Amino acid sequence: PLKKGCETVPKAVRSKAMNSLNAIDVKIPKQFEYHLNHTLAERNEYSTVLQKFFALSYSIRDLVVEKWLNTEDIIFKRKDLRIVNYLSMEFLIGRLLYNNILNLQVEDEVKKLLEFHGLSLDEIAPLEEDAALGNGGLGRLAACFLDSLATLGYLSYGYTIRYQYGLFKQEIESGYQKELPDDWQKNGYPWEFPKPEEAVKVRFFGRSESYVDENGHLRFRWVDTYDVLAVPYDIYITGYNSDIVSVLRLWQPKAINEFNFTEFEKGNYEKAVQEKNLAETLSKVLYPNDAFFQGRELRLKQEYFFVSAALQDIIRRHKKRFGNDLRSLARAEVIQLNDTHPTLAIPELMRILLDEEGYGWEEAWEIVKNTIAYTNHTVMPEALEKWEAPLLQNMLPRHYQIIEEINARFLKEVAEKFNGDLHKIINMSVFEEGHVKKVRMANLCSIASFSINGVSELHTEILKKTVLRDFYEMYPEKFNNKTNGVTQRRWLLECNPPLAKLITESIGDKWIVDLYELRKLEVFLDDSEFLEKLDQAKMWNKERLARYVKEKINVNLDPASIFDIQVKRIHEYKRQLLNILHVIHLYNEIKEGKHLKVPRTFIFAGKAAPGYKMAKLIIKLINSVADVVNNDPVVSKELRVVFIPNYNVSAAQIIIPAANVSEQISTAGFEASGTGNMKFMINGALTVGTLDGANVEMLEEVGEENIFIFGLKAEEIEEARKKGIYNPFGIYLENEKIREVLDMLKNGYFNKDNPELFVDIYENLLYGKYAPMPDQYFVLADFEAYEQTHKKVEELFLNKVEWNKKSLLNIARSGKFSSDRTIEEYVRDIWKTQRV
Ligand code: T68
Repeated sequence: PLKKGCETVPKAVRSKAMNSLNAIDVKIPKQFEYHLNHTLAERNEYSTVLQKFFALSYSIRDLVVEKWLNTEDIIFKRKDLRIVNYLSMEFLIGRLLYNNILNLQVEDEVKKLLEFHGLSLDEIAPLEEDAALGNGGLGRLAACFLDSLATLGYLSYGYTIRYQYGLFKQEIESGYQKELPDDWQKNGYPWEFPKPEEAVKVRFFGRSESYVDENGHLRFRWVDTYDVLAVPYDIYITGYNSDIVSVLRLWQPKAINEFNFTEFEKGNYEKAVQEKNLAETLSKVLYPNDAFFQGRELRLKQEYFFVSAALQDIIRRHKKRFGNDLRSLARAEVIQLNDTHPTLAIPELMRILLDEEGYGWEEAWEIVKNTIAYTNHTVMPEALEKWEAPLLQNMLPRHYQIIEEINARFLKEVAEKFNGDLHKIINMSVFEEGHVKKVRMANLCSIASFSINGVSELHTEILKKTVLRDFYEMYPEKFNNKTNGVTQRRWLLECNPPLAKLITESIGDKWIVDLYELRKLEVFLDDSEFLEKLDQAKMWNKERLARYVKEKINVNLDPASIFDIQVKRIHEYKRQLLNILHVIHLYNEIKEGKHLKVPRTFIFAGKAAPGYKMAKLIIKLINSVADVVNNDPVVSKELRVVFIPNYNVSAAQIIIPAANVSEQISTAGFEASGTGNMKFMINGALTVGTLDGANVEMLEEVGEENIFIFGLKAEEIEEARKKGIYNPFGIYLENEKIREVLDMLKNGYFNKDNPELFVDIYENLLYGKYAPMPDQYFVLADFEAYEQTHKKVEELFLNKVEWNKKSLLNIARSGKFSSDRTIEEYVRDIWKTQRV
């Protein structure tokens, strides 16, 4: 059973829904041949490996479709089930072939088939392009949620944009990041189904016009708009051993008139296709910023485009299930906003209810505020969406008017509740007054949602105390925490075959759908044979990663060394800089003749937002240090550094299982939760981490002897910032190790042909050259504690048995961090629905 009030569904109910479709007569080998011949028009003997990948994918897809047909039937028959709609600008789903094979439990059959053709899954699966429709944690969380929803048997839709280009591909050239377009559909994509008949119209610009209706009421209509079509493409997301799929609906913009003959006849060929080009621009590319807000018009268009399409879709479905009365909408559908990016769902739903369905304001508002829920993913001011009011008003005049009305009514309530407290009114208003008036999306979400949640206990507490303090005072009942989780199907079963096998052989396979089962592994704590097998599984993963690194960047790694890994987006608050400064310090020690007790390999990977100068410079620094370290004949015997290019979901699946040490070292108070931290824990890495985000809860679960916690706490950082008492220059003067390391940056040690290159990092740490204060993320403040912690790591690794015991305890106590647990909590506290 799941912990803390997460009931499991009675066996009898569950088995009725599950498994019944596996009997359907869809034979993979038969379908494979059929698709190769008739879908791809190829003979087996002349076909390429890529064509065989497609044929296999289509054969697996046939099984997936059976599950969808079942799910669709349930959607229309089971009117008691509330449908979860997860609106997100990002779904970072990665590859689907192997994931589907495992979820459908047809691996043996597929392997036999491929063997017959002289192929293996290891050759075929990597031919699939990652669907990289997301930046990082927020997008991957959405993907894990769809997996858990399907596995647990909840009806759910994910809504997003069908980006033509996903997150850019990263190459490293002379140590610098280079961005390349991610044309993920260039060979075609086997998993999606266009549904052109379900296209809807999305409108922009125009104006709001008032009129008096037949009952003498003042009403508004949105006129003279510029319209595009939104065409849905569906991907069915399978769950493990489940007959329910989640639907990921990707909206593709399409011009209503792709071709203007009048212009064409006049010889204006460009004008003839202008409308088509404008429509296509909308979904051209995913914005590559994570945790940074850039108020671009095209981004706002994207946000409204998919939100409007999704809402029209939800309402159409509701009418199909329940008829035209929308007062039952909240009982049948819930809309979860993944951060503020889909905030326009609020005024859009109001507009539809008021202008198109003819409801009065109070009635419409009642429906909206019982349907919409909001998840916050960051407290960093530079990441909060604040749109320029004139931009929004021009693009969506009717929505702007509705937002004004929502705000006016809300502020009246605020004034009543807080006796006209002007500070409260100014802070809570949707509008921020100033030279340019701004629309604060988090405020609008907080006003209109029935639920507001953070993504870890610490983060939710910080939300209540800082960014959303006044809203918490006004609506304490709306606030709740939902600590993130990850799906163990992808992040253990799929990515770590030897460990998954060892676990299943030892405690059975229930952990695949109930991660708390892993607790049973604790009985093996003193079983030396088991610990040896655990060690061998880790070694297998390290050797696999070593081969990957050799192939990608031609660097040799020693699998006997400690694999110490930090993979995530490059951001100053995540402090890759702290890690690499410490590596430089180790280099200095070795140079001084103080040898490491155990060889160490420091592995980095991650993308920097293309416009984020400091993050890109940190990538260059890591690569420059790697060059010096790896090419030093003495040092490289015990220390190595690599930066693996193009970190994405598929790379993560190879990198994470190979970790001995997981670096989760963000400045306390800045990482809302983290989810990579959980993936490493499940795969048996020991965490070096600050008391930030979900690390706090990992510590609670695993116990302080089994995790390396160091550094300043969130309150200490907050206090030092507020009081302005932090003095990194003092630390530099006092701490010789730090001084030595920073002086090497200043003096061009790692970049002899361009010695000025890293001076900016030096000056930013000591003088705050590019920041509001020196060393704003407290790298130097935490350096000493970090170094001491790494000494303990090294010491522990000398004792292989002790290390493996702690590794085992991390795995055994990682049950809480399954997204199944997270989803059950959303269901219990927010979505209030039931399993099929
Ligand atoms: C992440 N946020 C949090 N944002 O940083 C991380 N932002 O702590 C948390 O675990 C994760 O969300 C899931 O809750 C992001 O990933 C973005 O990617 C993003 C994208 C666009 C705009 C702003």
